[in-house]
Amino acid sequence: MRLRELRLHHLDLPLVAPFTTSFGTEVSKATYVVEATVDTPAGPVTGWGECVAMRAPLYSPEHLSGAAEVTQRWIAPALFAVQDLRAESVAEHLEHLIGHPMAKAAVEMAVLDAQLRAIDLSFSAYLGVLRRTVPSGVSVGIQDTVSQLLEVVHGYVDAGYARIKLKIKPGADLEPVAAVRAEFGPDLPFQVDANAAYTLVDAPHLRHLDEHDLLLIEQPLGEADIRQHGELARLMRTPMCLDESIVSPEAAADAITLGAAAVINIKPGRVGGYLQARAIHDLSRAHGIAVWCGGMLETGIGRAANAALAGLAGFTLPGDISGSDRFYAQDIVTEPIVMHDGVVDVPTGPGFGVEVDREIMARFTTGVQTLTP
Ligand code: OSB
Ligand code: MG
Repeated sequence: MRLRELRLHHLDLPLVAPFTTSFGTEVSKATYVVEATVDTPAGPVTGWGECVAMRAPLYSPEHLSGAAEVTQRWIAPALFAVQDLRAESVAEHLEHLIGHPMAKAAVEMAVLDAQLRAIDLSFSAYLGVLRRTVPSGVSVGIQDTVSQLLEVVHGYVDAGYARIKLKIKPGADLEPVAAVRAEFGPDLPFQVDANAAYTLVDAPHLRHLDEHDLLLIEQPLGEADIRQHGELARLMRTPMCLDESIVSPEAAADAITLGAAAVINIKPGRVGGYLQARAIHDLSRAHGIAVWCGGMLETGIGRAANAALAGLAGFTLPGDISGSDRFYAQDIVTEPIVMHDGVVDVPTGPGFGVEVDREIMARFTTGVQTLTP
């Protein structure tokens, strides 16, 4: 394949409700969707990807406009120069560029979608996924009051979500967690995510979470604190799960070796793409470490790709793969992911199995960058 053009469609998608984490509140989702045109033996084919970097570097070091700049100045030229490009070689062609996994992942994703469409193969079949559905969990933002929180969680539980994840931060942790556990009882699959809001000196406080039989605690400490997560894991009964810290297979290997992760949240964007995500899945599975598929408020493109990835056998816990309507009144694909009976379907169409609705996308488009050789 030869990469002919990359088009970055910059979007601003309103959220159905504000989403608050320990690092901030979002009322709309900014992203860019990558439209890749590749020449294949079957003629020109279009593939789609999306960038999960956020507006500001509050979750990870990347930010959206920086990712677009890196794509325009370095990623695109490097790939335009390749005579015979394959999705499996994108990462190696970009290896000399340090960091920027989310920028790289978005482009690899679009190339992979095009490559699979050219041979009429679904991403799930490409991965060897046998499952037809995957359990659907939901990530609940920090709410202003406990009664509001219970109302929001009731909505998701009544809708049938397979697991609830609650965002926590210092000052909004033990009380809301206790309230949810008391309201929904011991059988609710329930976990928390701190997005790096604590330090190891908070261990005596965090230990109180052990009283609430959580499935796991996600990333209580900083991105660089793998060893400290290992120490905290030894002080708590609640299984330790890492998100922000797992930026590569090497980081996953370190975390597993140091006892810092009983569970790993795999986000394809954070680790540089879906192929690297599969590598972390394989490594974790070989070590008996449970993984689940995280989310970054993806549009229908990333949401479909995540549903396929989560079909791999090592994804033994429900992911943050909620129905599109959990975040968006209007998605940009013709058949958005729907949660039913606590699961979402693994897409079966060619590539990621979704079609972008260009008319709808245009409504949310704030700008388009066309990159050519
Ligand atoms: O830490 O998992 C996280 C959203 C943005 C940034 C970080 C995280 C999240 C979520 C939402 O928890 C997951 C989703 O897309 O449903
Ligand atoms: Mg997280």
